[in-house]
Amino acid sequence: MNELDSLVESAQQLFAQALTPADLENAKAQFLGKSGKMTELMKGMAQLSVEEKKSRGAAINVAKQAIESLLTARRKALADAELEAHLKAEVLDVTLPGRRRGTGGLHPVSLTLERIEGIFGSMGFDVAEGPEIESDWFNFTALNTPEDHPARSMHDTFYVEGGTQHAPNLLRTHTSPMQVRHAVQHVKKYRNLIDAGQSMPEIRVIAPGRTYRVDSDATHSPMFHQCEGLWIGENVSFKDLKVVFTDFCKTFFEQDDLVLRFRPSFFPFTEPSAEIDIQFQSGPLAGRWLEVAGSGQVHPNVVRNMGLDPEKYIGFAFGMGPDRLTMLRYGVNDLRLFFDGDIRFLSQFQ
Ligand code: 2NM
Repeated sequence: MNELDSLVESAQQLFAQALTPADLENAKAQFLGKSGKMTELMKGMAQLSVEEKKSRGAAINVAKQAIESLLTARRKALADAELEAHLKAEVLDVTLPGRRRGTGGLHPVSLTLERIEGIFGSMGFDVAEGPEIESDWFNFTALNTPEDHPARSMHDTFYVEGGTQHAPNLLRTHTSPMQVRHAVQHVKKYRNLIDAGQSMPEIRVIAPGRTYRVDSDATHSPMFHQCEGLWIGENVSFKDLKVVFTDFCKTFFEQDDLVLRFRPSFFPFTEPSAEIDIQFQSGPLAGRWLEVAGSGQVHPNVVRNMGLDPEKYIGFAFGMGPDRLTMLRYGVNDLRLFFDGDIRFLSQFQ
């Protein structure tokens, strides 16, 4: 084998040993670079005769072209290998399910609130929502709660900075203040009718929302939900309360044979007052009396604070706990599960 052939062969070996494009370019420099072997051979032709230069030059050129095509082939091989490795690393299985963001859903207590609103809505009740930071007037005084009532103590109510009788300074302890706000608005709207001795449309409203009390254990949360209802007119009686609330409970729990019990009780804002208990006739809770709401005939002082004459207007109110209703409906035994925010619990209601 002549000198040029072995040069081509050693180039082929070196190129084959190069495993990266950078290695390959280094190997190339040894043959085709400025001080590479081919360049040296060209320089070595200086002393040759014209005839010799012709044949030697042609032979060198053939070798040089051979090396260049070896280089081109190796470059392509390395590029192909790199692409192949890339494709292998990024295998895409188009049969896998897509990774999409979950759509989420409503909180179980929100589902209950929607249910309550739907049922009372079908009975002609409006929905009133309002401030969670209330004034002493709307939360207590207007509701006939005496100055020295224990519910007003720092022990039971969250107070915030500032506040006068009418300025907001406490976290509402129930949603009844919203009932009063709604009634006052209603009465304002129909003031002329009322003063002319004509009938105003009845007030029929529920007030759902967040409420706050200083209380925390397995059955009490410092933040909890309430939904209060109010029906005021010229001829609304306790009988109407019994019909409306019985209907509501049967629809809410989807149990037609549900039994209700109105048990005498006391609230500052109603007189007479009653605790409402229910009894399921089937299912895991059958036979037990379960307290679900407080209720009563709206106290004359409260009717007056709504801007109405208690001699002419009368009605009933009730208050229930959507958190507890949700626990009963779904069989949840710890109230705190609703507020821990654990997605494994919450996603069961979607
Ligand atoms: C209850 C029990 C009894 C009630 C009273 C009123 C208002 F605004 F008419 F005075 N709203 N809700 C009420 C009555 C709430 O919750 C246990």
